Amino acid sequence: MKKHWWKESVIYQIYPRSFMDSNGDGIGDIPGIITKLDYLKELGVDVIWLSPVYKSPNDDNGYDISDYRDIMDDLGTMADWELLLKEMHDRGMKLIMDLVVNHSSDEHQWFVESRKSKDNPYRDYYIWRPGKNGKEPNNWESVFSGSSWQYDETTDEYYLHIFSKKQPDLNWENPKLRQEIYDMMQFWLDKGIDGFRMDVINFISKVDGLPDAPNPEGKPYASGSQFFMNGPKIHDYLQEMSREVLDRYNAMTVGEMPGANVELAKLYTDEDRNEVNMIFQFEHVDLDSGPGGKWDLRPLKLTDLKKSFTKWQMGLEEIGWNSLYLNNHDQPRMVSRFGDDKEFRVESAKMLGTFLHMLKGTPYIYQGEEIGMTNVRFDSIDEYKDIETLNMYNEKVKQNGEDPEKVMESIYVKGRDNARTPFQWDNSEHGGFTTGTPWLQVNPNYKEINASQAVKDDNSIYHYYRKLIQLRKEHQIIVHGSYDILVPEDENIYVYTRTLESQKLLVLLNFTNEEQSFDVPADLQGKKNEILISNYEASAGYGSAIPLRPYEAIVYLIQ
Ligand code: TEU
Ligand code: CA
Repeated sequence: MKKHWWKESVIYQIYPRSFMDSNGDGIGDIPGIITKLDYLKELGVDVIWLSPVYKSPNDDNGYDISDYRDIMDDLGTMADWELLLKEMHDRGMKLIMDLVVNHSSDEHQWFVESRKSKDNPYRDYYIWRPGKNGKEPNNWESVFSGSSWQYDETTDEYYLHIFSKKQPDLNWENPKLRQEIYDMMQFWLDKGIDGFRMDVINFISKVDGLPDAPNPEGKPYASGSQFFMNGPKIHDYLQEMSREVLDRYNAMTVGEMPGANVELAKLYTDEDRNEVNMIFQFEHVDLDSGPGGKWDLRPLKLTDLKKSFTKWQMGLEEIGWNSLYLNNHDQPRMVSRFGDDKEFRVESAKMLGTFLHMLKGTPYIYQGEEIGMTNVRFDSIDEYKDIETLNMYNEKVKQNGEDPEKVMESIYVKGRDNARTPFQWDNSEHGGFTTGTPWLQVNPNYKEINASQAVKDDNSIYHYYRKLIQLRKEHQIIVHGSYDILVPEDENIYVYTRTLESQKLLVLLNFTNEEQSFDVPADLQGKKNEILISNYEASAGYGSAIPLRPYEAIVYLIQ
């Protein structure tokens, strides 16, 4: 039976382009990461998930790979990477790499060959189709705006790209392509990595015939996600990947799966099915999106968040395992989205950290979350870099004539560059991230919000996160206790319990900037209890009611 080291671990995600620049070119790099490993060791994280560092033209900042077996020039050399792995392992930390195999870059040698002719040996590594009635083969919209098809005149056919034009989808129907991927995975596992985060891995199986998407509003293009998310052969491919590669290593896998629900997650993460260990699902990060998608802003209701997390906590209680995250390189900063990044930034960041780290599952910390980094507001669209944002702005404002102010507001709330402003190390110029000009502007609040200040301040979010991480190692109830929710309909506080044999955790979270109160149920009154962690100076015991100050978090251990 494989050891489940990943069930007790806390995982830290590094977006290398924005983490630490060592050579003054304004771009984060691998030698820069090496200089910060002691900071991460001190934080107490066990595993690093490194966003892509492979050769790439950076159309989508590394999620468009042109050579899966070499390191991107901007980020360093293979020797740098080998040293990084050694330095991580020497510190008892594990490394999982990003596996981006739903698509490659259009500059990958496979695609360069594939587009040369219809009978090229690499033709079927990708998804080519003739046009239909002088138009694209179907009406699917790209996640990055426009059509999901790009015409290539050399062979008078279109290729599929669910993401950017420079990210052609790989054809997983082709066993030769699948074998190429398995060989590449083995190449990295043989170098000693400890697992993979798998980019949109539930997109790799498409429905035969690639049918048109329903398009009731008669838009130019419509989402085809029902025909490529959780497709007909996805379980076969994942099980084959385990048989062909992963089973030979004690590697962990987390599949990024937009559109996966609890029932599917049980299939994906059921150990007996040998697919993946856990998945990133998107239900909680879609709650503040309207029918028009992520840019259609909708206020978040706490009761919706509670329903979503409760469904997933209980849904995977017996079978499978949850990943736990509130932000990453694609999502806005959690303290801005779910907390208060102004008056109660520190309190709400600690409350949200408590919320996530006391749940059942493996918690993920996105770089900067541990020091309460916030969203950013650049005055001009010209300061933004993310292809998803720029393509959307171009389509909505320049093509469709929508109000730029309204579109900018949606970018401030949901744009991916919010998470990609350089890590704020100290209050020196550019936050100590670079001695050059950063590829993306540093958030101007780096003077007050930076790691150097946080490490020195015993009451910082950073030291609070260190304690949260430490608690997971000290109390098995945090890893294995079963979850239950109290006062589910309350719109201001989130109260849940974890139970393991005779022990209980009572987790109280005030999600508002006002005083709230929790009426303690009789069965929890009069019990011996101690406070494991809280973000205010809290009183020791509790009576029949527990007052909660703005964004207050308290965790009681009851035995
Ligand atoms: O993201 C998958 C994905 O669907 C995201 O595009 C997300 O839904 C969207 O950005 C929300 O705004 C993965 C990577 O994490 C992302 O960085 C890549 O751009 C994408 O796949 C293509 O590789
Ligand atoms: Ca650099």
